[in-house]
Amino acid sequence: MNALKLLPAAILLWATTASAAVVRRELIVEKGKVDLSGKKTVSFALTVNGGIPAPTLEFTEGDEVEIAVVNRIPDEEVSIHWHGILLPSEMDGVPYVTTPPIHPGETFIFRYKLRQSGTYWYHSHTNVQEQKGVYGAFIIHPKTNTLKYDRDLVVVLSDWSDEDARSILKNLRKDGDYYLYKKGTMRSWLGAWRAGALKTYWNYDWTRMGGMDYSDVGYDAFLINGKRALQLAEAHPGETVRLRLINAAASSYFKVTMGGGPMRVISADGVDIKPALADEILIGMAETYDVLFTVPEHRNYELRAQAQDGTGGASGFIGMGPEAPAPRSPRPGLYESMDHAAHAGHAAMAAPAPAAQAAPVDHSKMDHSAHAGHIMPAAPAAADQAVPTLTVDDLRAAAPTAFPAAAPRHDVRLVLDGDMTRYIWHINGKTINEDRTLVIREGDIVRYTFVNKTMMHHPMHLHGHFFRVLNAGGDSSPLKHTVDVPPHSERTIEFRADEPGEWMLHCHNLYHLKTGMARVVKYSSFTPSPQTLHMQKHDPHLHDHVYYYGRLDAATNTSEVRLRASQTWDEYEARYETVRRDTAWDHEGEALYRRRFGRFLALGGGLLVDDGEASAGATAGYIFPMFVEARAFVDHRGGLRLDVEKRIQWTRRVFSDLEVNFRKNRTTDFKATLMYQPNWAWAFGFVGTQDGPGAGLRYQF
Ligand SMILES: [Cu+2]
Repeated sequence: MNALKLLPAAILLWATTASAAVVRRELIVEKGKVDLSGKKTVSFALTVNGGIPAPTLEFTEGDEVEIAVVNRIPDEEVSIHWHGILLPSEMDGVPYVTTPPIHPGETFIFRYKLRQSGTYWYHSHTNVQEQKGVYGAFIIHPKTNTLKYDRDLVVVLSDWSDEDARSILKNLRKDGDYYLYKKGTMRSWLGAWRAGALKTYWNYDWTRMGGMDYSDVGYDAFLINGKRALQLAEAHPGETVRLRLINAAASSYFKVTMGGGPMRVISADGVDIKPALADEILIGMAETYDVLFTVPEHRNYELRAQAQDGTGGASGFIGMGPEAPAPRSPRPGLYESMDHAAHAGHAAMAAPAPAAQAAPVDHSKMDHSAHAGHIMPAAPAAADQAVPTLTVDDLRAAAPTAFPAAAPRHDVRLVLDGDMTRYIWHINGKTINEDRTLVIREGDIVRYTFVNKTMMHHPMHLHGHFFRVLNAGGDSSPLKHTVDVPPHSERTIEFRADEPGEWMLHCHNLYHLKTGMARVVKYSSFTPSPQTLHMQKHDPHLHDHVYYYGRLDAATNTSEVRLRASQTWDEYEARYETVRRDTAWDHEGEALYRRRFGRFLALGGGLLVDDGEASAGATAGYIFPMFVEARAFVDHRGGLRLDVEKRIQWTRRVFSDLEVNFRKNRTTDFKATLMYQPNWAWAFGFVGTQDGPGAGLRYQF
């Protein structure tokens, strides 16, 4: 693709073939009942032309495409974004940003000319519809195929939940740890002790970083082409298969492995690369990789896509005869230290040892000017050596991609950060509704450096462009549309600003996108049409959505109700508590507004009612190392209350909450619980106060 852009001769070729045929397709989106997990039939699914995934669209480079998207969902808008496709901004398919939303009963016709080839995909950009089934492969064949293979197979990877994605998002906003109970990945002192990682666990708490986090959602199934396991092709020994791997998951990275030796990777994100051998490919959301596989023997070779969080995977088979299983990585440990985690992609594999050893890491030879951070890997393996886990660091462009040194540069640092507990994700400290636009100038070489301060991977995607990912390959740095930014590392991308328009730049973790980790990159030379400007006023990206949380504690000696409404930084909380003291019950209620400043500080004010006496005051909260939470309330009479709280997670299911309540002119209260929590919603156990022991339960909603 890029080679064509650079070669004037090829541009001439385009011009002479401009009168290409119009190729028409129709995509009908509707609500459907499906059972993809094998456990439950759900009715919230969205199908395209009756299936999940959506049909594979196949075209040839140079085609004029005309794709009609028909919305037959009775009560929801829909949209389709063409991921990785170079096209005019208004055809990009992001509702309320570039393209009108498609209302129920309406049809929108996309028209554009294909000026590239390779493996791409398409998906809804509305709400969380991508999680509900609106995704499919988009394949563009080159005008003349230079590669020889016998079969062409599309492999669409995805994650599936039997729970409506809208409630997944709401649950995460109640508590970022919501799905740890379902997944059984709650960290605890007992678990750390058993893993011999007490110090690491202590460090997680002390630094307030929490542990490594591979995925926030607990999925019910992982799928290849909509199935948990399937025969992809019955192929004979000697036959060569082209596998087009597309990660269409909403929030799962996959580790892809194959029985039958290392995989020969020939392109990444649709663009041909210098072929590389890999025992495993780490594929982030929205990335694509093409693999050539020649069936070695009369066996049935497994292609395994294992979710990075280790909770499951999907298998496809190629060949026939006895099964040749794919090697599997061990499930990632819950107590990896950060340093180890950053290299986790290069961990040794559990099953058959790779045929070739990777080149050893030689930090002295790394090109630190490439800004790729400390995770920059080993020197590239020789062509006949397989890398243990292929990442963007191992990719080399087929032809040089460097820009002329004299071209004007525009450098921007983009810090990716968030708050896992409250489930807020942002760039440079602001969510998209606070800071929508990054302005760039046509003709500049734009260089974005992503600085990931979190314990998660973020697959960052720029619409409408290919960018270079600066790596040790220097001039041969690969071209991509989506790049994985691993935890606590940096990645720099650069592109020539030559596609005037407005383009989303966002994390392709659907739930990170929905909670703020996004921007619109706007060319200063570009003026949207009046209709587009009007539509943009209703852009949901600009709304600070409200989420709710509630908690009820009922015990023999104390009870409490908490209700909270929260936006990105603002919280409204009402609380009522009653505690038995000797023979009487004390009552206390409050209604507070708080604004958060980063992860640790909150300031606000409100009303307090204590034993029938009301007062107004100011409140301040801070989260100290070890996740010790302190809240102070000073009222208009000079009264002071100080509450200090600390959660201790003993085992996966058993925790204690310790609480100290200091009140001016009164004895200090203590509360300590020992609760068993079988799932997120319910917990029950013992509650001790200064009045003595009690028993009760907790319900969260
Ligand atoms: Cu993200």
